[in-house]
Amino acid sequence: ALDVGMLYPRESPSRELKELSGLWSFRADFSERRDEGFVKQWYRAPLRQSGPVIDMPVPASFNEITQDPKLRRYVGWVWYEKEVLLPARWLLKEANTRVVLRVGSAHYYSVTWVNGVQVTEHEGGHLPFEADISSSIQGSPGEPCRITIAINNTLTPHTLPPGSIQYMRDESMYPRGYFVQNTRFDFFNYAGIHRPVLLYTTPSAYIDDITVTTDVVENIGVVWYRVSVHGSSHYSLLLSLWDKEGEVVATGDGPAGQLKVVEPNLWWPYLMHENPGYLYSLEVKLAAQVGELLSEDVYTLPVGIRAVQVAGSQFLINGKPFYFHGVNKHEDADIRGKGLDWPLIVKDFNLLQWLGANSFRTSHYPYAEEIMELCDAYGIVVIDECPGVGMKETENFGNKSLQHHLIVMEELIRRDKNRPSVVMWSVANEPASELPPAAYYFKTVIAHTKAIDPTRPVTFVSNANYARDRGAPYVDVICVNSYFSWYHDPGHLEVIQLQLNTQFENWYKTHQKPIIQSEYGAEAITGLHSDPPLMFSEEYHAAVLKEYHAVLDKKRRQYVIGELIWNFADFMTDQGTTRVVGNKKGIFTRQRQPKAAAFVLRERYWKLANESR
Ligand code: BDP
Repeated sequence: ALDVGMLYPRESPSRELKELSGLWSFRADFSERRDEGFVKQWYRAPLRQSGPVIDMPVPASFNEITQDPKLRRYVGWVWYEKEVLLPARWLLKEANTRVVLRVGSAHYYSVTWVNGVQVTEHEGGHLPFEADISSSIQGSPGEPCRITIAINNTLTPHTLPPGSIQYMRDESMYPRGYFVQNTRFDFFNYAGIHRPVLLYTTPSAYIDDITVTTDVVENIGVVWYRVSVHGSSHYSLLLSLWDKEGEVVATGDGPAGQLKVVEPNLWWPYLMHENPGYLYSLEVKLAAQVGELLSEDVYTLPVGIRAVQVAGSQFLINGKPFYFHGVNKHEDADIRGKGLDWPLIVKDFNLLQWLGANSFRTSHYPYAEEIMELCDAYGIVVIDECPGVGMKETENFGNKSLQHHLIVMEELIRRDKNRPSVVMWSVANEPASELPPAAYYFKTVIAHTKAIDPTRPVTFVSNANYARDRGAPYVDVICVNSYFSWYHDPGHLEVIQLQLNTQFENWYKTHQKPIIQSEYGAEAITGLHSDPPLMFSEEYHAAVLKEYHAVLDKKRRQYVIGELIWNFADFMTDQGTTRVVGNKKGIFTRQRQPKAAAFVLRERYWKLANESR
C-alpha cells in the first residue's frame, strides 16, 4: 500500500483548515498541441500575465459554466489559479507548523505548483491528493501564496476509465488536426476541480494515518487500531473511544492495539434498526518530542462498530442477513456537472430516505468524501466502485493498465478503509470480462484488493455471459446487470420474467455465489404517458420494474441478496442517437423530481424494509 496516509482533513485543537472554494482564474490551452502553458511556463507568474483569464467556480466541472461550445467539449490542459493570503502564524519557523495542500479530486491528470514551484503530480480523477507545501511558503508573510493547478482530461487506453483519441485525417472532411475523445462508458466526461481544495495544518510531528477494523463477538465490539506517526521517533499515543453521549467507553495507547466495548451500539444500516449509522469518536492524541519541544497532535476519527461477512448465499451485517434495496447514482447535475454541491448532496440523501433505500453503488467511480461521511452517519450501505468502467478493448487489460488499476485500488482503500458504510469493493463495471486477458487481470486486481483489505468482500459488475465470464471465479458476490425488454427484446415486457429467472439460475448454478441485480431499468422521458405502456413512457418504465420485482421476490428468498435500480436520476452522457440530452433511466429527473417509477420503488423498498426489521 502507498506509504503515506490520506486522512480526511478535520479540524482539531492542533489542526486548522482553510477552504479555497470560490472563484479561481482559469484558462484552457487551445494551442494546437495543447502545450503552450508548459512551453511558456504559465505557472511562473500570475496567470493573467500570460493571457486572458476567466472566472471559474471551484468545485465544479468547467464544461457547462460558459456559453462556449469549444470549452464544453474541450480536451487537453486547462489551467486554474488561486492566490491566497495565509495567517502569519502558519509561516513562523518556530511554530513548527506543517501546511498541506489537499485537492479532493481533479479530473483526470494534474500538476500542481505553489509560487511557481511544482509540488505534486497525480493521475486519476476521483481520488484526493496532497502536498506538504511548508517549504514553498515559509518566510513570506503578507505575500499571497499562488496555487496553480493544470489539469488534463484526456483519456487513453491505459487511464481509468480508459478512452482513446481519434484523429480525423481526411482534410476534405475535417479541419487540420481535428480529433475527438472516444469513450466506451455512458456518462459525460466532465472535467475540472470537482471537489474542495483545502489548506490544512498539522504540527511538524503528526498523526499520518489511522486504520481501524471492527468486529462483533457476542456482546463485545472490538476495534483494532493502527496509527502511524511522522516527524518524530520519540512519541506516545493515547486513544479514547467516545460514545455519542460524551462518555469514554474504552481507552488504549501505543501505535497498535485493540479496544473493547461491552454492549456496543452497533453500526446498523438505515431502516434495519431504530438508531442507524451509530458512530463512536476515536480520539487519537499524539505527544511527540521534536528537538527540545513537546508537540501535540489530535485527530478524531468517526468509528462504526460492525461486522460484514459473506456466508453461503447470504450477506451478513452484524450476523443478520442484509438485502440491498437501493440505487446506482452518478455525481451529476445541471451546470456544475460533477462538482460537489451541498444542496444537491443533502437533497439526494433526503430522496434516498424518502424512497426507503438502504444502499447505493458508487457507479462508476469513487464519490466525494463529503458524501461518504453522510453514508456513515445515516447508515446508507455502500458498494464502493473504482473508475474501472468502459474497459472493452484487449489493450485495456495489458500490464500498464493493470499496474495503474492496482494503484487506484490502493488509493481508494487508503481513503475509505475506515468507513463503516463501505461493505464491499467493486473493482470494475461491465468490463469485457469474456476476453482471455481478463482472467489474469481480475485475478490479480481482486487478490491485491483483498491483500490490502482482508475485511471486505470484493466484486465487479458483469454483463458478460455467465459461463464465459473470466472474472467471476474470483469474486465473493456476483453482480449482474441486465436490461430485458430494453436493450434486448425492446418493447416486450412479457419476456422479462422468464429471462430474468433464467439469468439468475444460470449464474447461480455455475458459480454458487450470492447474486445482486446490480442494474436494471428503462428509459422514461418525464411527462410522457402511454397506456398500453410503450417504451420511453413513464408507464413502461414502471412496468419494467414491476416485472423484475416479481422474479426478485422469488429469488431473494434463495440467493439473490440485492437489487439496485439504474439509475437514481437522469444524467448527462456524450451525444448520440440513443441519448436525448443524456440518459433518462433516472427514477428522478436530473432536477430530482420523481417519475412514476419512483413511487413504485418507494412502495417496494418500504415493504422490504419492514420485513427486514
Ligand atoms: C449499463 C452501464 C451504465 C449505463 C446503462 C445504460 O453500466 O453505465 O448507463 O447500462 O445503458 O450497461 O443506461
